[in-house]
Parts: sequence; C-alpha cells; structure tokens
Amino acid sequence: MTVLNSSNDLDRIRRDFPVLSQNGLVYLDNAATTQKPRCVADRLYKFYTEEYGTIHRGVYQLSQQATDFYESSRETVRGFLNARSISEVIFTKGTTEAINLVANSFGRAFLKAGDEIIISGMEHHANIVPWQQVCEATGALLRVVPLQDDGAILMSDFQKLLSDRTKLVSMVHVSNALGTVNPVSEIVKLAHGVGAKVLIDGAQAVSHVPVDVQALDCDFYVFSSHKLYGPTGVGVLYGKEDFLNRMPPYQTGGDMIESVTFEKTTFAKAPARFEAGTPAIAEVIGFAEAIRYVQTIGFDYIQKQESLLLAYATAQFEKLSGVTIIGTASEKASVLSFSIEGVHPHDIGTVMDDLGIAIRAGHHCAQPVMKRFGVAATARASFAFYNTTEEIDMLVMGVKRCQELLA
Ligand code: 7TS
Repeated sequence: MTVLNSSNDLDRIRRDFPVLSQNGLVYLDNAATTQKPRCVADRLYKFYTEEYGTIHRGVYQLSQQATDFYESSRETVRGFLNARSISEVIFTKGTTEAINLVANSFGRAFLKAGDEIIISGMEHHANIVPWQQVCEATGALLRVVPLQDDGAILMSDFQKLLSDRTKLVSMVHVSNALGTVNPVSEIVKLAHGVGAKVLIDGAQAVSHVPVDVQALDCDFYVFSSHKLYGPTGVGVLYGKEDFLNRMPPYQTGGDMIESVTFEKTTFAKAPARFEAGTPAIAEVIGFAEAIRYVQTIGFDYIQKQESLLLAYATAQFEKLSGVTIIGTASEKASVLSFSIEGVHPHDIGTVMDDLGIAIRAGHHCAQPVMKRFGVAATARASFAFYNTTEEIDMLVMGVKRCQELLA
C-alpha cells in the first residue's frame, strides 16, 4: 500500500479527480455524494466498451469474464469490511434499498405486535420510514433514542429503552446532518445483551473510518458506493450468513431461485437469494475499483486529512459572529452543519453557488434532527480527503458574503 505523507500528496490526489480542476469549483457536498477518481470512470468505460456482457448465465467468454469481475468485486467488498465470507455481501441499489430489504424481509418475518425497534433521533429518513412501514404492517413499535444538545446520542436513554421486547436496533454510524460518530461497538454489545439484532447504517461512515464487521459484530451493515467514490446505483447489505439464509427473499424473479415449478419455488442461499434480476454489473465492477483506490490512499491518510479539515473549519467558524454550528459532539466526522443569523439556508446555498462553492442546504433528509435543533433547515459543508484548507477559506469568505448581502 502506498504511504502518503506530504502536501504534494494532496496535489497528486486532486489530480486523480478530473472534476476538481474545473475552473473555480469548490466541492464541499461530499456527504451527499463524492466525486469520482479517473480510475473508476476508466473502469466503467473499459467494461462498457470492451468487456460488456451479462453475468451468471452466459456460457460465452464475455459473460464468464463479466461474472468473474462481478464476483471478484464481492470479494473486494468482503475484504473492505472484513466479512467472514463472500456470501455475506449482497449488492443492492444503495443504502436505502439495503434498509428496505431488511425491513421487509426480517421485519415482516420476525416481528410481531408488541415487539420494539429502536432507532436514534439522528437518523436519515431512509432509516426511519421503512421501520414505520414495518411497524404499521406488524404492530411492532418504534422507539427513538433522544440526542444531547451537542448532537451525541443519549446512551443512558438508549439503555433504558432496551428490553426483552427489543427485536432490532437500527442506528446510523455517522450522522449526515450533524457529523456525530456513534459508539457503534457499545450499541451492538448492549443490544445483543437483550437478544436484539443490530443494523448499522454506514452510509456516511465507510468513507471516513475503517469498518470491521467481525470486530463490530453487528448483524447488518449497509452503505452506498456513490458516497465512497464509486458509481451510483450500487450499495451493500452485509449480513451474517446463517441469519441471511433464514430470512425470506425481498424481491423475487430471476437469479435468486434454486428451482421453479408452477406449484412451488425454492430459493437460492445468500447472496443470490437477495439479488433478483440483472444487477448493476458495470457499476459493481467500478465500485470495486473505487474501494481499491480508497485502500491505496489508506485510512491513516484519510483520517489525518479530514480531521485537519474539520478542526480548521470549526476554528474558523467559531470566530464568525452570527454563525451557529449545529452538531458539536466530541466524536465527529467531517461534516459542518451551520446556520447564519437572519439568512435562510437556501439563500446561503445560492450565494455559495455564485462563488463556485457547492454545499447542501435543506433538511438533509433528516427532518426530525432539524426539529430537535429548532431549525427548518441548515447549510452543510462536508469534506473529503481531497479538500484543502484554501477551500475552507473560500467557504468562510462565502459566509461573510452572505452576511453582507442578506443578514
Ligand atoms: N443514510 C444516511 C446516513 C445517509 O446520509 C444517506 C444519504 C442515506 C442513508 C441514503 O443513502 P442513498 O445512497 O440510498 O441515498 N444522505 C444524503 C445526504 O446527506 N445528502 O444527500 C444524500
């Protein structure tokens, strides 16, 4: 693995992302989606122009090769997560589909009236709404762990909510709206203590922190490729193999069966069991390329650079009057949500855009978080390892511009 340790490395890394050299672009919306390194785009192009074929069914060489690429991408993801087996890695469309899969399959098969599902007050809508739907269908109840004023989860309240009625705990690893990093190991241990299964929503985590699902011992871990420098349309559901094979299929059709007659169908084991239909073949292969790219950069470098950026941005923002940072937990990833007194977050977004700065303004698909902090929306800058302190200086200039024009 390449060791990166000088500021020249940052220049070199930025050159890997062609879009970043576009005139004047300051891209600070990495929590929504990350930019793509050239190697990922090249991999997609090569597959589509020279190697394209379907998987799992053709006897001809193109199809067999595509199958090998697709299945070796599963091995790349397995290694990335340190899962025990490739059977534990299911390709989905993304985090949202992975959570819906578990909600529909596990939820409908294993939950009954009076059972409880615990989530936290900082969940993305993707980790709220599917559970509400399951509760409606089964009579299970949704319990929500409240947040401290700094945006950290109230662990004592979590412990109080846990009981033998708790069948599932589904929590975010890193909050997209606040940046809070949750103590997921502790959450898993406590939940397992009452016999509950645990799903961790890693959509915002996998690009910032190394994840080892065996060490974590979670039952499910979900994330999206497009937030990890990979293509859109692909995500992962990690699940423990024994349990996956006890769960009923979510979608049915081709590729997920063992045998079909008009009288009866039997289903394949995981992962095929949960991959009905032709998947996003090229995108899965491009996703593996993105993971290899991230592994070459290395989490030591990523964490060093991103914590430097977060500390720098936080210090600059704390000096600004009339600006409030929302989400100040001691364990934070590189997300900076803020509001400017007297300025609507959407106007902040527009002024920033005029300066070439891409940030997100809105409720970040986390309306309950906005309600908890008494705001309708926030502006959010989110940093990746390819961002620079100069870009943060531009962001600060953008805030001052908003105040001049609008406050
Ligand atoms: N969970 C979390 C914590 C997220 O941040 C997101 C997307 C999702 C689930 C859904 O992921 P998807 O890939 O299936 O869409 N978050 C954001 C965001 O913060 N801005 O745009 C999308």
